[in-house]
Amino acid sequence: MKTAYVLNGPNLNLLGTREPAVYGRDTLDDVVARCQAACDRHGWSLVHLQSNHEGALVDALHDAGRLHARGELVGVVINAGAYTHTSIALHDAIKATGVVCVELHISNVYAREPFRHHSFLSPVCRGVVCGLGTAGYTLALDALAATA
Ligand code: CA2
Repeated sequence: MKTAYVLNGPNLNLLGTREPAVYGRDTLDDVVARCQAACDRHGWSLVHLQSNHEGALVDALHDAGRLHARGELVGVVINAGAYTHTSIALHDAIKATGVVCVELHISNVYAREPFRHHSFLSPVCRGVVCGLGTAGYTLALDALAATA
C-alpha cells in the first residue's frame, strides 16, 4: 500500500479556534479526518504531521523521500504556513528528495498582504491549491491521484 503525506506548518494547530473568517471553522482534527477518508478511498495510508518547527518539516520530507526512493510514496500535500514565504530549507528538501508535492493554502494568499504573494515552494511543487478553504486538502490529495 502506498503512503501519502500531509504536512502542516506553524500555527495550523490553531485551526478552528481563531480567525474563522480567514481559515474557517474546521479544526485540524477535522481536516485530518477528511484526509484519512480521502486516503481510504484511494487505498493509501496517511502520514500526517503538524509542526511549528521548520526542521521537523524538513525531517518529514526526508522520511517521505525514503519512501519515494522505494516507490512507496504517492506524494506530499504541504501547507507550510508562513514558512512558505521564508524557507529556502523547505525548498531545498523538496528538490533534494524529489518527492512530488502539492502546495496548499487554505486562504487565497494573493488576495492578502503582498508578503504572502511569494512562495519559495511553488517552483519545486507539482501544483498549488490555494483559497479553497480546508476542502483544498482533499482536492490536493485527489490531484495527487489524478497526476500520479
Ligand atoms: O492560507 C494558508 O493556508 C496559509 O498557509 C496559512 C498561514 C499563512 O502564514 C500563509 O500565508 C497562508 C498561517 C497559518 C496560521 O493558521 C492559523 C489558523 C487558525 C488561526 C490562526 C492561525
